[in-house]
Amino acid sequence: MRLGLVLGDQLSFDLASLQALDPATDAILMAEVQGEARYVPHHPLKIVLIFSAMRHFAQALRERGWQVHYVELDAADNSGSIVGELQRWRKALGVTDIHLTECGEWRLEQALRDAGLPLVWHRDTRFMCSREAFARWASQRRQLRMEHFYRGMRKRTGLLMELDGSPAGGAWNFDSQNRKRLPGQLHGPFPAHFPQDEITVAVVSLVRLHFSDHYGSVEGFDYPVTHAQAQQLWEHFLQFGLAAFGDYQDAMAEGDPYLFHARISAALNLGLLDVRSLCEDVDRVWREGRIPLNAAEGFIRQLIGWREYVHGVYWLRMPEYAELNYLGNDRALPEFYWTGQTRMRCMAQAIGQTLRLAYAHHIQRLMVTGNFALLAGIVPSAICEWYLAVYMDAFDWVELPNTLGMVMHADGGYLGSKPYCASGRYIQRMSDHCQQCSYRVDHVAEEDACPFNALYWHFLIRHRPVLSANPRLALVYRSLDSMSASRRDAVWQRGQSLLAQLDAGQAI
Ligand code: FAD
Ligand code: DLZ
Ligand code: SF4
Repeated sequence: MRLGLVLGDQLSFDLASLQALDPATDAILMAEVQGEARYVPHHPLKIVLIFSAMRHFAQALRERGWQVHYVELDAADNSGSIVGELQRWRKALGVTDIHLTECGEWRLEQALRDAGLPLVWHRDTRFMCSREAFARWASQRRQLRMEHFYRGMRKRTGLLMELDGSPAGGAWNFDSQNRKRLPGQLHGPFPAHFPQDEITVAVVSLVRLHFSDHYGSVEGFDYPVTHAQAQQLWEHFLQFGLAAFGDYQDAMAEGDPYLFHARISAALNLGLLDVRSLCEDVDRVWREGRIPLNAAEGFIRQLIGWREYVHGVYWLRMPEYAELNYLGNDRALPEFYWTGQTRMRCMAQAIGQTLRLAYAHHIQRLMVTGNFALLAGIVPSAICEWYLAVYMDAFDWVELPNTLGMVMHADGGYLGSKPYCASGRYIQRMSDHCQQCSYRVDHVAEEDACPFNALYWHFLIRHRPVLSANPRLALVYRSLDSMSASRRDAVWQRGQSLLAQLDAGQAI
């Protein structure tokens, strides 16, 4: 008989390996295993989501006539790994072929390829650009840039395109209209909430029992675990969030963890939503005049641009990509990333909501926690492990290029053209955090100065030999050069002292 493997992030009815099998004669294997839940300390909310969504998907497959062998985490004979479960079930069922779809992680895919099993691989057609198509596109270029890839995807899909082949609104990118600060009286819509059913309640108890040693807790789980619920979350965003998504895409606000973001990434990465339908919905509501173009374009760019682009880069460059450390960083990840205990208000807010919700929106990940790790010179693999563990939507193919490439510049500018380094002034402009902070954002070298400020200049000074040739950093190096020598020295000393505090394990 033939067996189909469905992994925790492959919960799509149109998964290629499912399409290749026949419910009348073949069987499906799904397994909750310690190996996958523990290789990084995944947030308990993420484990609840994956196990609950897996159990719901197994039930839905059975309702569609499939024979599903589902191994729960605490089953007596659970071997603890995906490979171990395949070996066990192959023997037990007398399996001839195992059908599976490309994994979301090089580590697991390699372990499967090395296991000596009779595997039949299928492409992950849930992505709009296959690994092979991306490699072909990349091979025709000296330098990869998301913007070029994105334009190709717009043309190929026809999304937000006019009939004459030009981009809607006469421009490919409306990023400059996506940088408004949130006005004081405005809040994001009330978040959609999905009550726990019996399956989820059981999974919450299981995860509480087995993963209490991981940072974060299972409390407050309210995320979609089925396709129908994920669709409701999406429709909630279409109705209440999308119109303002463009304007406030880069904003941050005290006590408003989601703002006008969709919160769909985890559902999408698990397979509960389909990227093509999401994009078609956005294109349609824009054509109906229900949302402005900067919202539609900004959103579609994230999906067919960034999301597909990082997926392509990951598979093109793995496994050596994960080892890159262009800036030679060697600092350990500060403990406050796991506790949120820091006097930096922006960091405490971003990390605090991450530990509470397993969610932070893009600009918090990029310009707060990511920016700090970049400026402080944290070892890329350590910060990558943190992002992979703490976010509900984190899978290696998407987390690694975003963290290692976009945030840490550890690939030397392969994925993006420059490091997104910024001082506290950026955070002040885009948020209301600085008003509540015990540091002063308008100070640079003083004892009470915002740590981002001195660390920003320290970063630029210490990496001058490799960064000053970058034309996109010419302006900041000019402004560094216009500083008096004594000022520059004071800023450097303040940076040194902050880094020494981090090295001594002190919170700042
Ligand atoms: P919205 O802001 O509403 O955006 C809509 C969708 O666009 C997202 O759901 C997501 O699917 C897609 N998207 C947006 N930006 C990106 C991007 N840069 N790369 C890929 N997809 C994107 N996203 C993940 O899904 N998993 C990760 O592990 C992950 N790690 C990240 C690590 C770092 C350091 C950074 C800077 C970004 C990371 N992102 C990751 C991208 C982005 O931050 C999240 O997709 C987004 O915050 C999810 O929230 P949302 O659904 O409300 O997104
Ligand atoms: C992330 C994860 C976790 C926590 N647990 C499981 C699991 O028990 N069983 C499973 O099939 N998949 C799990 N996953 C998802 C896999 O790790 C995932 O397929 C890889 O991270 C590749 O994206
Ligand atoms: Fe963050 Fe600096 Fe503003 Fe404090 S002053 S909130 S540390 S940017």
